[in-house]
Order: sequence, then structure tokens, then C-alpha cells
Amino acid sequence: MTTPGRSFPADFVWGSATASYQIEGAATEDGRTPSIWDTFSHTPGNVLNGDTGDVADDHYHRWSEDLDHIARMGLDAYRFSIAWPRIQPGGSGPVNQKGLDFYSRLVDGLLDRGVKPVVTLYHWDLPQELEDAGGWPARDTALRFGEYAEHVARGLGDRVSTWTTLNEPWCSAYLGYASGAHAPGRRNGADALAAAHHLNLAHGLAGRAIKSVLGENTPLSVTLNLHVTRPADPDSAADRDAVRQLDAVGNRVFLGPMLDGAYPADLLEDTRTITDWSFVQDGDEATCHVPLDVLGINYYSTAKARRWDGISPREQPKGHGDSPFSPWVGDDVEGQLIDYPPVPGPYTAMGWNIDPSGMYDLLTDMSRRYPDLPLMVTENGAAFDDAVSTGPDGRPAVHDDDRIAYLTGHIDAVARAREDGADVRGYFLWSLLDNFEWSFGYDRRFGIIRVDYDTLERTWKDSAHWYAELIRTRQLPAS
Ligand code: PNW
Repeated sequence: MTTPGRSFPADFVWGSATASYQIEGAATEDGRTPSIWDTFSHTPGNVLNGDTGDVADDHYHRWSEDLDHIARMGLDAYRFSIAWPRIQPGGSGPVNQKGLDFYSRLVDGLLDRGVKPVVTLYHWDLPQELEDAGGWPARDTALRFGEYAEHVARGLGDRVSTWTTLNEPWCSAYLGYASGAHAPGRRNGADALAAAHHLNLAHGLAGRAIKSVLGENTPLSVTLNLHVTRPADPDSAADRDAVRQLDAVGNRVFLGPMLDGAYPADLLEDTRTITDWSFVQDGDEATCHVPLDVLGINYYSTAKARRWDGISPREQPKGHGDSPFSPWVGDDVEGQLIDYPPVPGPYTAMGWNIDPSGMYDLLTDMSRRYPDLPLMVTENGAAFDDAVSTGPDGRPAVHDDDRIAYLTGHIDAVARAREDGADVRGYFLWSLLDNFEWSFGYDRRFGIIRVDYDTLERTWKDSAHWYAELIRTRQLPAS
């Protein structure tokens, strides 16, 4: 892969991203109560090596040192998430001041260093008490989320540059309630679709709460992991229809209510055997449709789809139908007859294929679908098996050329999409630090800063130095 070198304007936002449960640790401190990820990770068999977020990167105590890294790297903005169980232990009721104070210090620390705080209200750490009361398949959870958003908006106020309601509701709904790969680990297709709706509703209620507390001009966003799926055989009408179906159930299930004010008709039709959608009440779709100022897009890789005629997923040959992109591995979803054939490599340590053209296609496609909506890449990055050597100074060194190549290819794709008219305002690299990679625990490292999990020492990988230079020059060097 060669790239010609690209330049970016001075106002293009360069950032990096993290999430509360993945970095904070301090799971029981200052009044925090368990989230579904505490329960899930402490249940044997759910997370590789039995890892939990109890300590993680200990960012809760080392936040100031981490902000110094951010400042030294020259980041324009930092995207982090707020742990709901720190703000409202149990998920409802008054604010826990100590929990709020942590984020208040963090926001001030960023502003002091000239870095814009980009807040995500929900990056998957649902208070366990709300899960016990039904979780996202229950309507009440959305109502509680609206109240939580109002508390945080009052607490952090106009110090926040951009408010993001949800991170990747696809993962919350489908990995949480259909495949069970993520917390809370439930497996029921109807519950997953009810969860998707209540996440949409939560987005609308939270967005409205934020704008009513802080004013209509407060920048509002949501981050979606939109799926780029291609037909296994482009000449097959059946495969193309499988792609349409996945676009409906994976992408338009969120884009529809949030951006168009209605669920797509083909989605409702395709999922009739799973649910009658009676959880959508009059007025809900209008509530979900709160004006957005920027759409956050997370992109990592692509998938292929093929229609299996007349073969239920259970009868498909082993190894198929278990793509991370397949939500339909729970029960009672026999109506979904889609197979995911392997995609060609190269792959990252996640087994995800490396395909920058997916980034280009996604950004240009979204700018065609929503021409007036600015876009922001809120996550992109890669896990690799980093080799640690000893540098000339006797300190650890990580020469992660593979990560630099991945980033180069994808940032080049962002530049090409911009040249071709996509209004992409910025790029947030996932992730600032190695961290708790959900069901893969600490085994998969996405950071551009290495974390030694014995000493919690931070070390810049080569990619961190490379990123700092890109930000300083606003130039992607030719490669
Ligand atoms: C995103 N999948 O997660 C999240 O926003 C991050 O917290 C995470 O660390 C990052 O991407 C890397 O995984 C995903 O299975 C997790 O399709 C799983 C999937 C997609 C996104």
C-alpha cells in the first residue's frame, strides 16, 4: 500500500479516544456501584484470561499524568466517556458529587492544557441495578438515561466541546442482548431489537435534556459503528439483498429514527418473525429525532454477506455465521439466513481485515445520504501483537510499524473522502492507551501508548511519536 502524502487544514480536529470502563479502574471508589461490565467480567468464562476492569489502566488515579501525555502529543481534542454508576450509583436518584468531581477535574485539566473535551455519556457501563430492572429491553432505562444526561449537563456545563449520547448502540443492543458476547450476555433477538429502540429513545431524551439545560446551540452528537458490508457475489441479487438487510438491521435501525424520524419499512418487514415492534409508542420516533450537529463514525474493517437459501444458521457449516458483525447468533432468529464468508486479509490481531477502502466508502456514502450533516471519525485504529524491545536509553520500546501502516492507510482514506466532498471534521485515534478490550481483556492492545500491566507504566510506541508529528505538521507523509 503506497500513499502520496496529504495535508489537512489547520482546523481539522486531531484527537484520540478512550472509554471509562476500559481505562479507569477504581471500580468501587468514591461511591461507584457495579455496572453490567463488572458483573459480566467477574463471571467466569466471559472474558479472556478472566480479566476485569477492576484496575485497568488506573486512569482514575493517573488521570493527570495521562493528560500530560495528551498535551505533549499535541492533541486538539480528547474523547472520553463518563461512567453512569459514578454519577448516579444504581442508575437513578441524586448526583454522587465525588463521581462528578472526577470528570469535572478531568475537563478542567484538559482545558488547562488547551485540549477540547469531547464527552460520551454512555460507553456501555450500564448500572447493574438498571439491568436487574430489565436493562435496555425495558423502556424505563431510556427514561433514566435522560435524567442522567441532565445531571451531567448541569455538572459539566459549557466546558464540554461536544456531547455524544451513545457509543455504538449496535454493540449494546446486539452483542449485549442477541449474541451475548458483551455484557449483560443475554441471547434473545426480540430483546435485542427492543434494546435498539430504547437506545434510540435514550439518545433522543438525552439530546433534548442537554439542549434544554445548555441551549439549542450546544453541539450534539452520537457515535455509530456503521457496518460496511459487501455482497459475496456482486452479481447475485440474493447477496445484494442480504447486504440491504444488514444495512437495515445494523445501520438504518439507528440512522432511521435518529436522523430521519422513522424506522425504515424494510427493517420492520424483515424482522416481523422476531418482534411486532409494539414497544415503539406513539411519538417515540419524533423524540429520537433530535437535531444532530455532527455524526460520529467508528470504522475498523469490512464484512461480506451471502444469502443462504433455506439453511438455518444452526445448520450452516461450522465456522460460518459467527462473524463479529453477525448479531443473529442468539435464539429465535432462524429467519435470518445470512452467512458471512471470510474476507481477504491482511488482518489485525482482532482477526479483522485491513481495508481502508471501507473507510472511504463509508464516509462518502454517509455524506451522500446526509449531505448537510458534518462527520467525525470518532474511532479508528488497530490491535497488533506489539513486540517490546529495549531502547538505547534502557527504556522499553515498541516499533509498531504495522500500526503506523494501518493508520496511514486509513487517514489517507479520510483525506480522499474529504477531497471527494465528504464533510469530515476530525479524526480520533482508538486508542490513546492499551486498555481493557472487552471480551478480549488485556490481551489485545489498541494503544499508541503502551501500558505495562504489572507496573502501570506508560511508554510511547513509535506510533505515538508518528501521530504527534502528523498533528504538528498537519501532513500525512508519503509512504
Ligand atoms: C469498539 N464488533 O468496539 C468500541 O467503541 C471500543 O470500546 C473498542 O475498544 C474498539 O471498538 C475496538 O474493539 C467494538 O465485534 C467491539 O463488531 C466489537 C465490535 C465492534 C466494535
